[in-house]
Amino acid sequence: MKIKKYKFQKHGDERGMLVALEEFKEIPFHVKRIYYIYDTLPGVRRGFHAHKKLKQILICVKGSCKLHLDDGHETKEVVLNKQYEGILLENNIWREMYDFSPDAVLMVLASEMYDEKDYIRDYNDFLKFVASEEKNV
Ligand code: T46
Repeated sequence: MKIKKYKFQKHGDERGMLVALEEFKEIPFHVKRIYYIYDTLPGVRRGFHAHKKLKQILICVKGSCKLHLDDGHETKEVVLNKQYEGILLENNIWREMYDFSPDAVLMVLASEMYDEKDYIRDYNDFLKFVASEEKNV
């Protein structure tokens, strides 16, 4: 599965902690967009889509949440619960986000501007897209 977990360097002292992220250093792409998800309601599940091209790094900068990831061949459940950890999701990965703690803030660094045409929102279309991409390799 085209995912990678990161443990970012923590700069800590008696005042507290700081994590710095720089393009092409900690973040392996040009960051064109940042968004964050917060105030999620109990039991909520979001996502339910894949991206044709977009790469993203997800960091739960407060609280915790879980990710259900699926590349059309295997699935993985990932817990995000540390401010200094992130996960890179390459394109073609079906994602669902769930089990948000009430205080969760999920920050996402994205390689592209928002483009609804990049979304695959139907699971069967996702499987067809994965199969067609693999044929073209
Ligand atoms: C993803 C997961 C992790 C915008 O206007 N601009 C944006 O950059 C984004 C991301 C969303 N929106 C609007 C579109 C919808 O009206 O915000 C609304 C909620 O977006 P969506 O339903 O796509 O949110 P999630 O939580 O299902 O998915 C989001 C990202 O869209 C997606 O790329 O990978 O978070």
